[in-house]
Amino acid sequence: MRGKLIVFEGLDRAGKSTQCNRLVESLQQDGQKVRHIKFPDRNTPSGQMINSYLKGESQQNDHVIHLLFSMNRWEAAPSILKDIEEGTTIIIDRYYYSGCVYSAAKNNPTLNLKWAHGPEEGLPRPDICIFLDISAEDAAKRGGFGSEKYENLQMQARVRELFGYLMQSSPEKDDFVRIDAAGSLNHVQQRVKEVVVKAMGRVDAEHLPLRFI
Ligand code: ADP
Ligand code: 2DT
Ligand code: MG
Repeated sequence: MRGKLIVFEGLDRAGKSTQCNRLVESLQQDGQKVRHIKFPDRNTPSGQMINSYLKGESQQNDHVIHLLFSMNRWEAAPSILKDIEEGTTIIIDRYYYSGCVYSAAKNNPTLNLKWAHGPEEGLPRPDICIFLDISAEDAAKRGGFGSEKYENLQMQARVRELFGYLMQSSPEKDDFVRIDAAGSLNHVQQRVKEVVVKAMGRVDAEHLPLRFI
């Protein structure tokens, strides 16, 4: 059986990294082969440019940084495909949904969601995207935002609105399952596991092929 492609999305401090780690551990305990990755991968050449931009150490225009984030995913795509073919499930902390909404949230008149989607087309499409939903205000209460580029209340609120649009009205709306991320860590973890087990079981039972964006 092929591996599955499972993505976590959400605002900064929604709990993505925590829940990714917990899910990876839990699936491994079930005997599954799992690999955990995150985007941006700050270690590759594109990732180093992204890291410097996010830290405010360099400038990029909106379109260029968008393409760098996309490039960072394309660099990883062959190894993702290989693992999935060989039966390893991939858990990803942020993917192209973040790519689209963070770029579109800048309100650049020539960079809307449609433009942002273009460079992502052809990448492996997740079997499921879990959106850990929390308001920007509640996320900020978790120790305050950090100092990176997008970590402010106004940007986070706009990002959440655009995620809402993706989940309700976009062609990829069926990729999403929304989980209330304001609950306790254990409660969110339990919901995540239920949703993932169901989605993975469906891929196997219906022999669903991996799709592409
Ligand atoms: P993200 O990766 O989405 O930015 P993290 O997993 O790093 O979020 O979590 C951000 C902070 O919030 C961490 O200190 C984490 O322990 C805390 N946190 C995460 N989920 C919850 C939760 N459900 N309830 C309370 N605190 C949480
Ligand atoms: P982390 O804090 O999770 O490292 O994210 N971002 C992310 C984009 O603008 N475009 C993308 O394609 C991706 C994957 C979201 C770093 C920041 O980068 C943003 C937060
Ligand atoms: Mg994180």
